[in-house]
Amino acid sequence: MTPPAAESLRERAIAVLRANDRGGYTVPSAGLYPFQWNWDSCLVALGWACFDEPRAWQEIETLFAAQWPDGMVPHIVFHRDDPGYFPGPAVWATGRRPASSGITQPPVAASCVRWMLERAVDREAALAAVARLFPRLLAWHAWFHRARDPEERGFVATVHPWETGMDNSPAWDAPLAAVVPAPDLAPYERRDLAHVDAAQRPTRAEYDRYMTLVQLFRELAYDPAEMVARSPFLVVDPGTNAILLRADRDLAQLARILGEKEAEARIGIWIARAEAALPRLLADPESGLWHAFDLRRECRIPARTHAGFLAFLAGLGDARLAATLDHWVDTTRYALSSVPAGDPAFDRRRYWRGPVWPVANLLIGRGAQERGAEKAARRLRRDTAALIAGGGFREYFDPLSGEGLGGACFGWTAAVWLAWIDQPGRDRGPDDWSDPLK
Ligand code: 9WN
Repeated sequence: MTPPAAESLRERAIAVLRANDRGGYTVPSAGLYPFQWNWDSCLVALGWACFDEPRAWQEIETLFAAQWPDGMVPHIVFHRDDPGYFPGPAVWATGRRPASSGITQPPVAASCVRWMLERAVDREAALAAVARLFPRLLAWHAWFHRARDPEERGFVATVHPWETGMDNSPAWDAPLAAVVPAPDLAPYERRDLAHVDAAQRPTRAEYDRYMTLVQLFRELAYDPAEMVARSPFLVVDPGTNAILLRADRDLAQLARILGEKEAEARIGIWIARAEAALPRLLADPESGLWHAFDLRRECRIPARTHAGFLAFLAGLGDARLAATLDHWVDTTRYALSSVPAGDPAFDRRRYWRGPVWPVANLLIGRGAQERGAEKAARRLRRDTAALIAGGGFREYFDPLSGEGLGGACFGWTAAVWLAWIDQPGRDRGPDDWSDPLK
């Protein structure tokens, strides 16, 4: 089945990226998110790469121009101030130029760079961009492994729900409940609720804790060792770890292409450590699903979320996980709900607690396809196409009705359409739903 009006949707997707272009970087959604976000930008670059390769490379290079001297790449870059978002640069007060937040986000960059290189029409320009970016990518990965896994245990720690990119996932309920809101927390006004219905966003109680953590990190002058030592929220996020392992594999491939032998060997050590540690720490023995782990209370977190399927992207999901995915996709009309319908935590409209996220479908679908879970992978792609065709380029979607929710004219949703759904000229039959990024 071909998604309806694929041509016009392609044009509309391109128009979304152009409208969100602020000159060298793309805002996720005008109004709601007026700055450059880390993993949004990398995934949005996949969309740009479908019609403007130089602009796609520029997106990633602009992000890495904000890299901190220790290798960290911040989760938001505030190229210019905008009162429409909270917390803005004055609250973060990291003292960086360009201004940025002081935490990071899932490291999808190396994987996006590899995908862009492999699809590049202008291979020479792509190789030049990869050569420029490689030392920065390596420094970011080295930062993750050093700052967030100081004991070399094979998994990286996360200090804030915003770092996971899945802010109000039910996986963070228990560790976040243990964060005591600071009694001296500066009064603040949320701006997100001016753009989106409160029923589709995190709660006030969650925001108080998000801001308490920001206040603590600011007091710690964003010292990475202090943040890991002192943050009351310290988890092993299956999403971040799976994405990092995948990105390490892709970075190793870039190292091979560039003849960077020493770097390749170093990355190999990170990969081996993660392969040994992650399934043991995170995988549920029955379902194969990867769960978050609470490092403060030393326990696996029971919440089931779609992030657990990113094990496939890491090259590790097995047959049990494929069976779990087959079952999960059938809990809702549109797959993949971020929490399975029927779960007590399921909330069909609230952000990361039930809605379908096209970008998560892309990453999970790509991994599932590679690991042989092809039926579910096809379903994710087909449902993503149907949701966008029916509801527009929204931030997320109700998995039962298909209604578009959250922000509109959303950058990475447009990119998912361009890079995953709509692939004219790639010699694909109308029923070929295999992964075009392969
Ligand atoms: C906080 C931009 C970002 C995404 C995240 C998503 C949301 C921000 C917010 O928007 O988070 O970083 O204010 O809600 O959860 O994944 O990168 O699209």
